[in-house]
Amino acid sequence: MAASHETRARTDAAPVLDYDAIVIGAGISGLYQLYRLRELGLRVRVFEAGTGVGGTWYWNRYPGARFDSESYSYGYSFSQELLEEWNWAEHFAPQPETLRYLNHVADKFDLRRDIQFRSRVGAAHWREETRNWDLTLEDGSRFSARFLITAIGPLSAPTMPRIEGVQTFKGQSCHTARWPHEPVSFEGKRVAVIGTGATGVQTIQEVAKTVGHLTVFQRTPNWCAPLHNGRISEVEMREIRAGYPDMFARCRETFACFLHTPDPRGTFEVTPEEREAFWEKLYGEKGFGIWQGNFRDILVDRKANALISDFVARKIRQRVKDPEVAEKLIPGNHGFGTRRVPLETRYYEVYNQPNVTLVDINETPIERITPTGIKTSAAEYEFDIIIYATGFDAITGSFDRIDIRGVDGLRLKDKWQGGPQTYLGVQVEGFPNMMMLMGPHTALGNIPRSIEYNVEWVTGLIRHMRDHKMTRVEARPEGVASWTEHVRALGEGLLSNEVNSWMTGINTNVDGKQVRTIARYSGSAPAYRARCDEVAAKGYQDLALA
Ligand code: NA7
Repeated sequence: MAASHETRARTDAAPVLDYDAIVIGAGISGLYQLYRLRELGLRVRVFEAGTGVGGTWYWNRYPGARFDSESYSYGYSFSQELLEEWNWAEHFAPQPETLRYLNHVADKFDLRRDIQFRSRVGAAHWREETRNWDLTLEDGSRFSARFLITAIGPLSAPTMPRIEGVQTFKGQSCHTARWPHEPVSFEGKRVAVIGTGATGVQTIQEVAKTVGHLTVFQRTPNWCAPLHNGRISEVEMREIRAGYPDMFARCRETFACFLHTPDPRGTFEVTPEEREAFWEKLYGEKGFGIWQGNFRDILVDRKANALISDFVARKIRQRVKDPEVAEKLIPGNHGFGTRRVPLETRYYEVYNQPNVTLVDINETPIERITPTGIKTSAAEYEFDIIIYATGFDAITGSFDRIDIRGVDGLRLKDKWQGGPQTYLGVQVEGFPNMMMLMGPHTALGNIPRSIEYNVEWVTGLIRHMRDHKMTRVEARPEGVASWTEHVRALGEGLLSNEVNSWMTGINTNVDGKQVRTIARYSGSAPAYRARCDEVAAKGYQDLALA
């Protein structure tokens, strides 16, 4: 391991820093950032809390975890060789396949030698006099670098529910994002799942295949739609490969980098028959089409949204045999698509199984977790396994967990108390030389597509600084104010911003996250890139460079 920066001369005009850049996180963004910075000839170190690469796909090993975006649209596009050699086995790859892919990438580009595993960053402090970041890992070791790049993911800080007695349960229990590496058998077991977001839905439908008895504790039902996964044959893979240039070009043009993009028609511009036929078609097709490729107004026009919600509600009623259970599974407090749409494979049919029980915890709240199970206001249930699919302290949560301090010791957590303020979602005023990948206020969408752009933009900025012998970059207050206002204005009129979800910064299990904030850029990805490209083309004049 490199010696601590403390052992180096720190009073020189040009201090010896351990690294040019430190990247936190070895997920999809961290790996690619390492690759690009190494290309520039920089000395880079990646600190990763896990024992392997993969980020989201390393941690989320829960049963049934898989892509909801088409696998081929979700891989890296930067290497033709990689595209040529990697075969996807399923249209929506399961987590082990994706983890294999990311390990393959790490090996192929020899990335591991610059990644230090089992290394969680506890603190990162800016040193103005030497223009560098000092990092402290949780084991106490310290490192310095000119640039700090956060590749810590928007959904990486899992949150357990605040229910009395969680620690007292004597059986096996686990948050989905901290699933053990060893296989877990559900055969003959009494299993509880708390949470019915995208993760809960994937977990429930998988566990239900082998479980003894499954009890689902639901607080808010979500509008789920069929995934329509399938295996990819050799012939199909050849076709997919031949189509890569067109597919990536399409992803660059679509609103959120998905293969799907809104239909230019409005819901009421077609006849009821055409509407129904269109929705039937979308419901029968793969992936996010029904959410991302629907009529252009379903996420902004209440009447349009009510109609598509009614369509999906009818599907749920058709699929769930017990009408009372069906009604419980139909969301009543938000419309279709205003929260992340979980994609499913026979999820609703799970509730037709005699060994599956749905507990609506609005009717009968959970009072506490007991040593043997869960006690609600109506009953006491015994379990062998409790699975917490209770989500994440999203977007800013992973930042809050690191003691990040900028100029004059200002804490990032305090700076963002009332919601994040950023410049292009990449920089924060008062936090020079810190670049965020997939931070707040960036275009998320089909995340790997957004990551590649984000990484390339950050790399371009660092290259510019190197070429011009600059050592400090900071967002200007006016740039931050206008970008933050722009992000806020883009969110106006979106029905999703009137709903509680991780997308609006709500997490009932975290103090201070009960008020909605705008943490997500909700404009189009092409518009986001155009703005960033313009800043680069003008020589990054909008940033304070020195
Ligand atoms: P989500 O979408 O935040 O879902 C978390 C679920 O857990 C949701 O159903 C919550 O109900 C439920 N929850 C959370 N806390 C509690 C407590 N205390 N009691 C009962 N139920 C609770 O997280 P996911 O992991 O499913 O998905 C996150 C994203 O990761 C997903 O959108 C994908 O993009 C990938 P609530 O809805 O808050 O009432």
